Amino acid sequence: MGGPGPDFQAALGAAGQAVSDRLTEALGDFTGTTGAAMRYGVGGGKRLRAFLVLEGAQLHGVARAPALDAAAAIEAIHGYSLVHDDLPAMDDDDLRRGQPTVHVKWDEATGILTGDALQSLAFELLARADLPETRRLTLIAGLARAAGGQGMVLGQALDIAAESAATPLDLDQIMQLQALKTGALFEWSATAGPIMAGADPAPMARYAAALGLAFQIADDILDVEGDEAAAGKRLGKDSDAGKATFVSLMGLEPARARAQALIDEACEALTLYGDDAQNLRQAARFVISRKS
Ligand code: GRG
Repeated sequence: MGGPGPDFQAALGAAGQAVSDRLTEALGDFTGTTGAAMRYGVGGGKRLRAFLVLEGAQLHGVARAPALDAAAAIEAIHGYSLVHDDLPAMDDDDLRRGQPTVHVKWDEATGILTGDALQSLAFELLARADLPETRRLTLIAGLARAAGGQGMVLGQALDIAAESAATPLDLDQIMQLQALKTGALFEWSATAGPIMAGADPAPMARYAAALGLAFQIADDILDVEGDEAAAGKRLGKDSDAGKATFVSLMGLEPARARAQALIDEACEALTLYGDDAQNLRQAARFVISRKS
């Protein structure tokens, strides 16, 4: 399965740098431990969600400044979710992005407050974005829905409940859970561009639904395929043992084939954009060929 080429890597790197710069600027006057921990918690990462925002925005002719605000907002929400997911009450992870997690580097209270503050920052960035009011409000309401109790938080709650359930989840249940836990933020990211432009978000929503599921299947494949060092970083949690995953339910090769089919489906959804959507097609391929 071929990965994306150097042009895509350069585009992803440039988008990542631009959104990191915007976050640095937004956090410029955040002082003290919380400010430092926010910068730390939102640092690093592949910036895939930001890339989807920026590419979707460019495809629809959106100005750079509000596009960067939206890209920074989704990375702030994603950062918050990871900082909270790593807490002792959740996954209790010591490492994130190859570095000590926020609650390990500081303490648990700092981890909680950092996630809270990153979430608030996301909504402030969107509220201040230079966009027509109705579009700005659609973006804000959409992110609240995607991240909240009917989106990512619900997915996380279902995931936690599944760990102590008498029977493991079946494939349909895992798909529903993942669509909430990780898919909802991907969908918001991909549809932010057309929403900012006042265009139809449906094609990008179809692209994101397929890409989000492929991302999660790839994540499960990475978990079982990782070498010992990677396995120590990615797994190493008793709570993961025996948990139903796409790979445990489908088998490795069928999971791989399903991920590839989903990428084809994601690319198909972009047909109307022609060659202008090449970076988004490459992003879909990247999702299943990435090594971390
Ligand atoms: C705590 C409310 C709350 C939600 C947490 C998304 C999530 C819900 C938890 C993350 C757990 C996890 C590691 C899931 C696997 C898929 C995933 C989201 C991986 C991290 O995303 P990447 O690979 O991360 O895009 P980077 O570091 O590149 O930004």
